Amino acid sequence: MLRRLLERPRSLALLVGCQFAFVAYFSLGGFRNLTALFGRAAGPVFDYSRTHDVYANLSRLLPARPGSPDPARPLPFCPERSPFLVGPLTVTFSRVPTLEQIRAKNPAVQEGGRYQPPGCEPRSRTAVIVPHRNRESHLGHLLYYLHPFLQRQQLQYGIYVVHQAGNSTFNRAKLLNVGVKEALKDEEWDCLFLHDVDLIPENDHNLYVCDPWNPKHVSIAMNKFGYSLPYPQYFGGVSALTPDQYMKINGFPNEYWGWGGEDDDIATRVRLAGMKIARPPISIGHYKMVKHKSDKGNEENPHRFDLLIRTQRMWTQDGMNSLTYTLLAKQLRPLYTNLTVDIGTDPRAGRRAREGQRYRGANSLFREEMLRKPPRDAAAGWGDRALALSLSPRLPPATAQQPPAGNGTHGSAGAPAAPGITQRSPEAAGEGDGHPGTLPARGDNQSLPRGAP
Ligand code: BGN
Repeated sequence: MLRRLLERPRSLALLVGCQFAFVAYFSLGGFRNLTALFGRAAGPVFDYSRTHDVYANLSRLLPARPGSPDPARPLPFCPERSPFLVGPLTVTFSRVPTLEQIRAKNPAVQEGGRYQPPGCEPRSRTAVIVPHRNRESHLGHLLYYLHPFLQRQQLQYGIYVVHQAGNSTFNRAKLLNVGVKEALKDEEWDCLFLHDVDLIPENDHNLYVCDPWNPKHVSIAMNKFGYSLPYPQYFGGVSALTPDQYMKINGFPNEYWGWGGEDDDIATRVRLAGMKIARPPISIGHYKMVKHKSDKGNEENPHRFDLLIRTQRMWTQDGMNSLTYTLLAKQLRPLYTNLTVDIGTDPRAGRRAREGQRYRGANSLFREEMLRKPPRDAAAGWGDRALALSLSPRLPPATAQQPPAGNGTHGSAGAPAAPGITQRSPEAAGEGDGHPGTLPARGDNQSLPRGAP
């Protein structure tokens, strides 16, 4: 038989080829790793129909013998994977917990919302920074879930709530800059988590640590968007940067007053600073949004399109290096550090009222006007105007589907426009942040790069 085979060189070649393919397939870890190789890793599988109480067995985390550790005996590093993780968490918003109740359930949390694991050296010191105004109930939910969530991960952490004083239009990105600047005065944080107040993580395997190489977009699967990305370059909700990465992009922009666009600006900054967007596996980055409707003082920003077009020119001038504010108060509350800050007012506030009329909720007229404007920097190719157009939640699909030539790889900051972005208001979807938004094109999440730490 063997001799016959040897006499037929073609059969022999086929046999050797098959064997080679077989060995290669298994040495690469079978089908799972092959898909990973082509950037389509789905990550670990979790059963979200079986969730756990985020407070389950939390007392196991308390020190066996209370008291401060002996400074002469250095602690061992905490394990790479905390043994206290439980996976999918039960997240409900049926009643708002009081701060007293949260305090009682988190006896190890210290003044200012600080925590340090008792028996080991944490692998990350993480500051969670939350821009805030008039969202006390959301803050209650967030603190209720976040404290036990972070303790389970054996991190050293601190929670900063940055409260915008006064009634001027809300400015999320500028508040984050303030939070970062103030937090870094307190501690050499390894990682900065920039966190919306109304987003609750639903899986404690979603580690609140930074990717050492690239800014990480963390809230990649929100219930509001059907648990997938609304568009490939989306960077909103929750993100994580090391202080170095934060400075490398010159922080966040200060000039976005009102809802929308600032997160897209940040995604562009990441690309312009020569980095990419890292992301956890889609099955881990699950978030539930607290439902709410109107958001007074945070109306849609009709100027965001214009601002986005300018990102390429402005990002080195508008950010941490141009940040001005007055810190009115810094209070170490039992569950968080409260920064009350005067960040000034929107310089276009006067014009905004008149323009509000014209743009009628930044709707059809504005969109049409944007579409009529010729590109200012045609040579820029995949420029910020293209980004603005591709992100516009109201563009006719034909325009949104024209990715300019020379754009980046999928999932990076310079990713092409998501073809076929479907538009539906979050209210219509039964969820909402009180603003219009995009809903995912099916399969967007499939194109994510594997940037998980
Ligand atoms: C986008 C918004 C983001 C927002 C997401 C999700 C803009 C700029 C348009 C050019 N971007 O449409 O800020 O986080 O929706 O809601 O509006």
